[in-house]
Amino acid sequence: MKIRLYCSLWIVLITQVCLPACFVNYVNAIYPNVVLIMADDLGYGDLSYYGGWIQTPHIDAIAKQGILFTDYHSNGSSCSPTRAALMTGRYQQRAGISSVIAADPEHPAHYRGLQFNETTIAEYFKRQRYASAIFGKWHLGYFRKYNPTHHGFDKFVGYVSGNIDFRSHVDQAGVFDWWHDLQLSEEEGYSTHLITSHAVDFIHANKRRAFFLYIPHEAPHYPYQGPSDPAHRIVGGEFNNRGTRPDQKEAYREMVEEMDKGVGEIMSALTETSIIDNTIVIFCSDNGATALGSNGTLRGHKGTNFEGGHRVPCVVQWSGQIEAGKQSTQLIASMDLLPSLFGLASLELPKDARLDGIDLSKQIKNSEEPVERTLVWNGVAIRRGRWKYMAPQKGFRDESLYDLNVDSAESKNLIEQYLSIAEVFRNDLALWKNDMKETESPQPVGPK
Ligand SMILES: [Ca+2]
Repeated sequence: MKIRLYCSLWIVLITQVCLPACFVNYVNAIYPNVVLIMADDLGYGDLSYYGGWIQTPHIDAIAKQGILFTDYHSNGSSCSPTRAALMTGRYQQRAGISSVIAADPEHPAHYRGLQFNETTIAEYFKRQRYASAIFGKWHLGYFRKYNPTHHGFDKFVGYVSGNIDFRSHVDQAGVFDWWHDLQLSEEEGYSTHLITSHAVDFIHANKRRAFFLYIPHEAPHYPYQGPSDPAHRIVGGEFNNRGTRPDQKEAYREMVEEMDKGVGEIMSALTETSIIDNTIVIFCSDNGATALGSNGTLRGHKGTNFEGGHRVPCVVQWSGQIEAGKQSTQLIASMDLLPSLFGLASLELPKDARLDGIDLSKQIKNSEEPVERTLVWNGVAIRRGRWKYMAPQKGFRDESLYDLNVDSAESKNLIEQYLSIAEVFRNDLALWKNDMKETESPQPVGPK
C-alpha cells in the first residue's frame, strides 16, 4: 500500500512539476520567438539604410544582419486599416476597418473596433502556447471591449488611440490614454522610452519560453516632441495636435533617433538573454510619411494611394537562419507577416484560417525568387508585377497606369498605351470589391 502511495506521489510530482518545465524548454528550443516592431508614419526615405536623412544605426544593423525589402507595403495608407490587416492576416476591409478609427466621440467611426469574429496573430500564436504582449499603439478600438487583452495578448501597456502626448499621454480628443491591460494607469515617462522598457522587461521575463512580442511605436507620428520636450496636452484642454516645437522637422528627427536607440536596447536584451539566434526580428512601418518626413523619390504621402502612401521600410533579422546583407524585391504587405511568420517558425495555421496574406517565408529566409501576386489598396489601386492601376479617386478624376519597374515615382501615366492591361485591372478591382462587401464584418455606428 505504502509503495503504491509513493509511486502515485512520484507520478504527481513528475506530471505537475517536471513535465511543464520540460515542455517550456522544449517549446523554447524548437519554436522561434517573434519581435515585431512597427513605426508610425515612418517613410521610405527616412532611414539611413534606405538612403534616408536620419541616422538609424540600430535599425540599419537589422538590415545588415538580415534582409531588406525594397517593395514592402503597408496594407493601408493610414493607421487603423494597416493594423487590422497586420493583426488578422486579411484585407482590413473584411474586418470593416477601411478607415481610421476616429478619436472624436461625435464621429461615427469612433465606435468601431476589431470585432470578436476576427482571429488575431496573437491568438494564432497563443494556440501554439506562445506568450504574447503588445507595448505601444493599438488603434483598433477605443472601448474596453476592444482591448488587446481580449484579442489574444497576455499583456498590454500603451494607448488605444491614434496618438498621445509623448509625456502626458493625452490623446487628441483631450482624453487620458495610457493603459496597463484593462486599466487606465498613470506612468511617468516619454512614450518611446516606456514602450522600449516594457518590451525589454518582457524579454527578460520570458526568455525561457516562446513568445510573440508586438512593439507598435508612436514615433514619428505627431505630436512632434523630442525626448527632452515637456508635455503640452492636458486632459480636456485645447491644444495644437502637432505640438509646440517651431522646428518640427528637427523634433521628427529626434523622435526617429530615439526609437532607433530603443530598437538597439531590444536587440541588446535579446543578446543578453542568449535568445537572439532563436528570435525573428521584424522592423516595418504602418504607412508612408507625412510631408514632414521623407518618402524618398516616391510620389505621394500618408493618406494617398501613390507609392509614398504605402511603400515603406521593412527589414528582417534571424541570426543564423537568414543570411546577412540580403535584399529582396518581393512584393509583400502587412497582411503577409502572419502567414510568413508561421512559415518561418514551421508552425501550422488552422485549416479554417482564411487569410488573404500569403506565406513568403522562403523569400524571407532563403532569398528565393519573388513570386507574382496581386495587391489592392483601398479598392482603388491595384498592383501586379510591374504594373499599378489607379481608378478615379478623390483628387484624381482620371484613371492611371504606371510601370513601377522603370517609374517607381509614378510620373508617367501609360494608360493610353496599355488599355487592355487597364481593362483586366478594372475587372479585378470590381471582383475584389464584391468579395470584400460580401464578407465585411459589421461595425457599430454609434454608442449602442
Ligand atoms: Ca500611421
